[in-house]
Formats: sequence, C-alpha cells, structure tokens
Amino acid sequence: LGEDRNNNGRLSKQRLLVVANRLPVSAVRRGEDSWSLEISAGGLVSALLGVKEFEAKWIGWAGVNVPDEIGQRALSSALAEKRCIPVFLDEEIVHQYYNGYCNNILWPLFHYLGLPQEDRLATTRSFQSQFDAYKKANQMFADVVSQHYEEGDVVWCHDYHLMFLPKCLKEYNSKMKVGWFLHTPFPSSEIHRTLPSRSELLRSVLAADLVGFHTYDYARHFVSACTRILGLEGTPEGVEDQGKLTRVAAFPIGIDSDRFIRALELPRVQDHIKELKERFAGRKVMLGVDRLDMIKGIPQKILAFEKFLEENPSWQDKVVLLQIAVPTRTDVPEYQKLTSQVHEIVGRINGRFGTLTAVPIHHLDRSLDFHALCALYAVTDVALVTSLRDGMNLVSYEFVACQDSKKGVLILSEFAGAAQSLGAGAILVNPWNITEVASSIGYALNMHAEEREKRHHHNFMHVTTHTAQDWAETFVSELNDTIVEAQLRMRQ
Ligand code: ADQ
Repeated sequence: LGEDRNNNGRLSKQRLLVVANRLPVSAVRRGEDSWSLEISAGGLVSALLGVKEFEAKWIGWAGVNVPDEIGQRALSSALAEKRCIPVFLDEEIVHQYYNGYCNNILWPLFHYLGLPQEDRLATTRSFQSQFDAYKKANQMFADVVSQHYEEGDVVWCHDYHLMFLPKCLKEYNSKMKVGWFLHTPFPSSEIHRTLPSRSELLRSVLAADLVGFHTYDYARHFVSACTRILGLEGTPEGVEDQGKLTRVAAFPIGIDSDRFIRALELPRVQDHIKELKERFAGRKVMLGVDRLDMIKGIPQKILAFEKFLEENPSWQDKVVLLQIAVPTRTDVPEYQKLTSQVHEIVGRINGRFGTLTAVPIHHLDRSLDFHALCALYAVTDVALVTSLRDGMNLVSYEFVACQDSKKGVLILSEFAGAAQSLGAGAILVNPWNITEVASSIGYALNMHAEEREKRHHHNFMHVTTHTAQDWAETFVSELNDTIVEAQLRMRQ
C-alpha cells in the first residue's frame, strides 16, 4: 500500500476515489452562489481519514436538488475544499432511482422483506422505468468518476445504489482498478432470483476486480447467485467467467474505536454521564439506538421488553428502556406507518406499567450528537440490538467500545452481520421470537460480574483490533493485489 514513488522519489500516497450515493456532507444553500457545508463524521469517513497512506476524494450526490448552473458551480467549488465532488441528480431521477429502485426494491429485497406487494404494487408496475433510472444515475456517477480519474487511482464503489457502476467504469477504461463493497446483506440466491433485473445486476458487479461483503455468508450467497442465475463457475477465490476471475471475499467493517474511547474522557461527556447516572439512579438502563427502519426490528424489541415486564413484576420499577430512533425516509408511507406503530406500542406500555413519576420506556425520535451518544453507551447496562436483518450493525460495536468500565451486556440479533464477530461475547437471539428475547433480557440483567467481564473482554478485544481503518486498508490492499495477480495471469 502506498508504495508508489512520485517523480521526486518520495513515497506517494495511494490515491482513492471513493464513490457512494451520498457525499459525507450536508449542504444548505445560503444564497444564489453560496453554500454552507457540514461534514458528517460517519464510519466510512473516519475509516478513510484514519489511514495515513490514503489520499481520498469523494464522489457522490450532495442530497440536494440544484437545477441552476450558478448554484452547481458554487457548490462544486465549496465541496472541492472538502475533497468532495458532486454528482448532480435532478428530482425525477432521485425519485425513480433513489426512492424507487434503491429504497423500495433493493433495500427490502436484500433484507429478506421481498419485492413490493399490495400498496407497493404500483412500484412493481413502474419497475422497468425505475431500473432505467437506476442505470442512468449509475452512468452519471461513472461520467463524474471518469472526469476525475487519473492513472494509478483506485476506485472504490459503495453499496447497493451503485451495482451498475463497475460495468460503466470498465467500459470507460478497462485498466481502471475497481472495487465494490456492499454494506447490506447479500441475500440467499433464492431471494435474489425473484428480482426481474437479477442477471444484469450480477454481471455489472462482476465487472469489478474485487467484490466485498461484511460476512463470508453474504459472499457465498453472491457466488451461488452467479452460479445458479448466470451459470458461472464459483471458485474459492471468487467467480470465473471465460478466464476472467472476479475476486469475491468477506471484509467485515469495524469502527474507529479510539474515537469513542477518547471521547469518554472529555469533561463534557463525563458531565453527561454524571447527569444520566443521577437521572436513572436505582434503575438498570437498557438501550436501543437505531435508524427508524423496518429492518431494525424496533416494534419486536419493544414487545419483548413488554413481555419481560409482564413476566417479571419485581423489575417493573427497576429498569428503563431508552430507545433512540433517528427518523429516516420520512416521506415514504411505510416508514410513516412504522413510526405510528412504534409510538402506539410505546404509549400503551407506558400507560400500562408507568407510574406518576416514572415510565418504563423513553422513546426519542431523533438523532443524538456524538458526545451524548457516547455518554449513553457508557451508562447502559444492557444494549438491545434486535435487527431482523442487518449488514453488520455498528451500534453494537460502538456500545462495546464505550463499556470498558461498566462491562454491560449486549443482546444481539443472530441476523445482524455483527453476530459473526461479537457472537461469542453477546447473547444471541432470534428477534422474531419475543419470548426468547424477553428471557434473554432477564438473563442479561441478572448476569454475574464475572460472566459479564468475560463476555465484554472478548468483544472489546475484537472491536479495538478490527477497526474501520484496518477494514479500509485490507480492502484497498487486496484490490491492488488482485490487479497484480491478474496481470501475472495474463503474462503466463
Ligand atoms: P445503518 O443501517 O445505518 O448502516 P449501523 O451500522 O448500525 O446501521 O450504523 C448506524 C450509525 O448511525 C451508527 O454509527 C450510529 O451511531 C448512528 N446512529 C443510529 N441512530 C442514531 C441516533 N438516534 N442518533 C445518533 N446516531 C445514530 C448500514 C448497514 C449496516 C452496516 C453499516 C456499515 O445497514 O448493517 O453496519 O451500513 O457498513
């Protein structure tokens, strides 16, 4: 990695073009030609900033519609200072490609929720136009990449929004080093088979040199989809098509654990921790932190908590569940329905078990800032991550990173990718089985210190040694190796 030397003989950094649907910024227009930008320090940003050997540029949609040229020019130059390059998508494309094909078709399908049914049937009818918009949007991303690509750059495409991109990029320049990584699960080939554009998407992804997933299972599902749907041969390294090998492998993501551990020492976080401890004195704290999405299993989690309270009256005034659910895709009717459903269940349970001075569930529909989140993680006794499906789930990692003094317990869905890495330390549950989750809550709350320490130690070691930086370095280094191997094979 980063072994290239420039003209002065100095070691030059590995240049990366990171392509994702959204740029890691939020942009707000202040005037005809002025914008204010805020960088969102998500996992991917800290992963790539944390690797000294990388010089990364970001390519993606800024999340705003900018129809006029003056606005586009001003936004491009403001973004350039943050090493970001925008792809301008108009409202119609966003509607068809992003809301339609990505969020209404691929997202539920990849999480085993199936293709649109009943009220979503209208979407199925407009399937072809949404797929056309998806391809068109991917081509627009490819055009921007090709304008900024320089020889020696590595192009790293991210997620289900950009499955068509590797093919577009290779058509532009077959020598371009292209990697593609999926942040969601890749479902069983039986599920992928139902997608009308199943073959075209697989072929487009296979144009990449390296295809990465969070877990070995997802990689295996992808290879078997290529075998069963395209009739291609799966090998231990990947998928082979007429002598061309596309390497397929698992690269489990991590977090920037040091960022969380260091934050706990800050006075403002310590003040927060003190406040929370006083606020919930005498009660055990349980925590859920999720985007408000059907895949996160929030209603199931709350129902399991209700069952626990029902069966364990002595705990009713000794435990509180804090559920922080940041709203997403709020314009989609299904997400609005989910919000009302969660509110209804929380209201009913608080009415049933609450007293004049305390309620068992505190539900917040909002995002918390990083420091408040760290403090919450630190005071938690039991974290509940009950996703129905989840590519990895970073909340479970963040909780573990903040627990080195408390050594709280993690209850984790066996359908989250994180179950593969934190399974030995967590209590694994089937989130659909409310009785099992309720009894796991009881087990976790009553767990002896010795067992808690042992479980926490296992997970803490994993989270602090398999970081986001390692993940990014490994992926890019393997992508470089893949190219070298392919060149050697061609010379033979
Ligand atoms: P997400 O589905 O967004 O990511 P997750 O991995 O849990 O899920 O990451 C969520 C991030 O948002 C965490 O960093 C968390 O701290 C933050 N967050 C969530 N709710 C919040 C709140 N209320 N306030 C503040 N912050 C909040 C997708 C896939 C995952 C995969 C990641 C990374 O769906 O499975 O782990 O990408 O690949």
